[in-house]
Amino acid sequence: MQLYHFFNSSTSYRVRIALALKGVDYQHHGVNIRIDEQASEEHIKLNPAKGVPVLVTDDGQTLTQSMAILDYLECSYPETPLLPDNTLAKARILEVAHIIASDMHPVNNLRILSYLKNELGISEEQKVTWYQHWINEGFTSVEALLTRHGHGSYCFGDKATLADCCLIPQVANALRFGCNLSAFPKVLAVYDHCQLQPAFQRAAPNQQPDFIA
Ligand SMILES: N[C@@H](CCC(=O)N[C@@H](CS)C(=O)NCC(=O)O)C(=O)O
Repeated sequence: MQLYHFFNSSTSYRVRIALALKGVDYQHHGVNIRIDEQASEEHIKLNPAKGVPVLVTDDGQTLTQSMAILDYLECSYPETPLLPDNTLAKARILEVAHIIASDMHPVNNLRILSYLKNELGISEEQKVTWYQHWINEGFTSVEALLTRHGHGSYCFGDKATLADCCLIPQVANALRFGCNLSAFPKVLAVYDHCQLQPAFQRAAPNQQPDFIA
């Protein structure tokens, strides 16, 4: 397996958590999105959508889109499941995962923030306001769902699931952007718990070979 990723990219971090939880080794390839390497000719051959992560499987298949990669890993390495068999329990986990992957991440992705700033001329302060607004909207929904259906030290119970794989990187990014998350105590409790778990620690940005503080 080869993973093309960036240490601070939350979509990459999702996949790294799943790989670590499932105990799957991979070769690291850093793609620095701060200097637009994701838009290089070489990277576009791997991912026409100009993003990270990209997973290249042992038989040479190139996979893009973190949620598709997570599904591939779930089906290929079922020994440590991140989704339960129970249909309703699985849907509950996917609800939280998709608030983050489908509602929150896309509007705050680097290319969106860059477009707002460089093409539409918003200020740095307005950019941060935009970012924090969508973080608050998304985490308000996640907090409500965890309050209704969550239990245990992870989002759902005492084992990590796909919801945790998506939640932890999004919290890490929000904290990096200076968001005040005190209105989301359940989200923060899960984040604090996961920070202590070896698989989550191995997947963290500061453990990646190309990490820059
Ligand atoms: N929906 C895609 C998004 C991939 C993506 O855009 N990743 C971000 C990093 S978190 C990226 O490469 N951004 C570069 C850019 O926006 O130009 C996925 O889940 O894999």
